[in-house]
Amino acid sequence: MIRWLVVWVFVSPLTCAQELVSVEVDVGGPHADLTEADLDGDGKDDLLFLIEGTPPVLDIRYQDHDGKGFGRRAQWQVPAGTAGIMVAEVVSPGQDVLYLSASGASIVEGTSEDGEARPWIAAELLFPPGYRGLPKHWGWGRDIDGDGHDDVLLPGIDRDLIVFGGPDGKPKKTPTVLAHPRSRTTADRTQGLLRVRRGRPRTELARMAKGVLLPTWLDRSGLHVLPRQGDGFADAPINLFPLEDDAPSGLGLLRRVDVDLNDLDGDGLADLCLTRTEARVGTIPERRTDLLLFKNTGQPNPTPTQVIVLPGVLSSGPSLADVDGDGHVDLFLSVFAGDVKSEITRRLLGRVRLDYYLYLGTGDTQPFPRSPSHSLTDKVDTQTFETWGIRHRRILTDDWDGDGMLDLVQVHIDDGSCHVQVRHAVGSGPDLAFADSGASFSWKGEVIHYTTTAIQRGRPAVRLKTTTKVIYIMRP
Ligand SMILES: [Ca+2]
Ligand SMILES: [Ca+2]
Ligand SMILES: [Ca+2]
Ligand SMILES: [Ca+2]
Repeated sequence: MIRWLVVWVFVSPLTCAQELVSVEVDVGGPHADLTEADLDGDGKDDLLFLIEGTPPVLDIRYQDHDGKGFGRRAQWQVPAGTAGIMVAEVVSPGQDVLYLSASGASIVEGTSEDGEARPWIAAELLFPPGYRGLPKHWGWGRDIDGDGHDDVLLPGIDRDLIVFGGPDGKPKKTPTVLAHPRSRTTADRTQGLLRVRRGRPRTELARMAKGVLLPTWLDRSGLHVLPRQGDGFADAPINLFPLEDDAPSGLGLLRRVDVDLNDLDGDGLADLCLTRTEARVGTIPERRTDLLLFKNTGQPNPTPTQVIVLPGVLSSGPSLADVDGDGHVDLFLSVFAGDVKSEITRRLLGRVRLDYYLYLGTGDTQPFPRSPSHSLTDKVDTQTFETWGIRHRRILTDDWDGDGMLDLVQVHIDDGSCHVQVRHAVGSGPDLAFADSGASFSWKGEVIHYTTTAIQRGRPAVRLKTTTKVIYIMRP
């Protein structure tokens, strides 16, 4: 049963929540790969983005030390042949920028004045030489060996490499070459043209074992990890979550699988949350979604602990976080109906119904209840629905008032304005609700994207984007 709760909260003007404030950055025009990182190490995130050109330029706006705006600006030329960019804390203080090319990585320290890159490590990487255009591969450094310095996982030409960063900001030793996964070379001849491709699954670092990050990748047979061995990694991977071969089970059936790695039961090990969407192909496709949750026991586990059948097609999430602060991870996602009837409504009436579901964690073997604990409904017009950056108007990622419960951010765009409201979570269990009144802010301008982020510690923000501006909306 889905409980639908309406809670009226009366707020007198005296106790009314403080309004939110905005911090605005003019980025000038078309830009790509907007990201936040604390380059100068003052504890406040700075804004960086790419501007297309030959060569491309990395434009940086430093957040003022008082946190009230973004004043200082720098423009760093991206070296020719750069195919990837990583942000990592290699040289203290602050984060640094690594440019990746076919011949290795060069570094610009975050505190650099001129943005001049110097060589950091020479290694053959899996990028075509002479790469042009905006770098496609983005990554973040992680502290793999726990010495307080970021290490970086690089796509070596045949296998992935890990470069351990040392206290002096230089690589500690020659890169560690991982035994798996290996690159595969395929060649095909089409109309007399020989095409040779080299590729392998993309590896990520995930907390798949107690207290350590392990190289992890997904292929058709399952989710593989490379266990630790000594101060390196084992030669043979473990298929931690063997999956059935994904052969289509009937004519006209398409299947898509997405994975998230997150700790479902709070034991410190990342578990597998697999979203499986099946579509029966036709004039109007009919779709269904299952969420399969697998517990990470450190041993191969092919059997899900729980299967949640979603009443529609997954739109946002699954996001896993403790929403009500009871210590158990909760599940928040949104779906739209994938059946013929809803599709016809969408085409005829131009409206799409999005349902947001919250499953409160049980703390039992089955991490979540079979049916959602709470739901919220939103109806968006087709154009909003089809614009990914503004489709999801209910966001539940941060605790805005510091009471340990995540608060609901609602975004609404009308008549060229974007309204943001933070609805504070109140109550617990079945009585959990989001107060109707809360801090709010309206921005006048054509917003093309929004998301939640944080550019100062402990202070969540909503980030709005227009074609020329970035606006952060925060508590005063
Ligand atoms: Ca900073
Ligand atoms: Ca776990
Ligand atoms: Ca919880
Ligand atoms: Ca809260």
